[in-house]
Amino acid sequence: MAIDAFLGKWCLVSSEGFEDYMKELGVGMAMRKMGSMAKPDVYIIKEGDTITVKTESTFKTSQFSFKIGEKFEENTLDGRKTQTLVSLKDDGSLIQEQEWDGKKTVITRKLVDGQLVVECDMNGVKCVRVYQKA
Ligand code: A9M
Repeated sequence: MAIDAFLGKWCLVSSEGFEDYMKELGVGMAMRKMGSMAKPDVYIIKEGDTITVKTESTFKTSQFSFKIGEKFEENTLDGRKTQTLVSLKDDGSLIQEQEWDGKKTVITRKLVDGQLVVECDMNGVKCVRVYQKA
């Protein structure tokens, strides 16, 4: 199963455009500051067909669990409650679509040269965050 390559512990090594992306999401200034400063570790775990993504930082730790292709309610780090669907594309990328209050953002995770590349898009405001395997 292609998801296996995503499993493990990942550490943030670079981030571009995250402040603007958080602004577009509607995240307030204090939380944006924490978000910009945080160097989170991300754990991606599989148990049966349930995937858990745990994001750990000195500011805040949270996690969500899902099954590929099954909509679920996600409580995001910045306090949104979203209807979320995660799908696995043929090219191996993992697409997370969050919908709330008539709004939508898409978070794409892919593996490039052994690194986890996370691309977030909200209304065309994009950010790219790269994680290295711990
Ligand atoms: C990512 O790297 C990008 C996921 C995008 C999540 C956007 C949510 C806004 C965060 C608001 C900051 C909350 C303050 C707490 C600080 C925790 C820092 C963690 C930042 C992600 C890979 C991880 O799957 N996702």
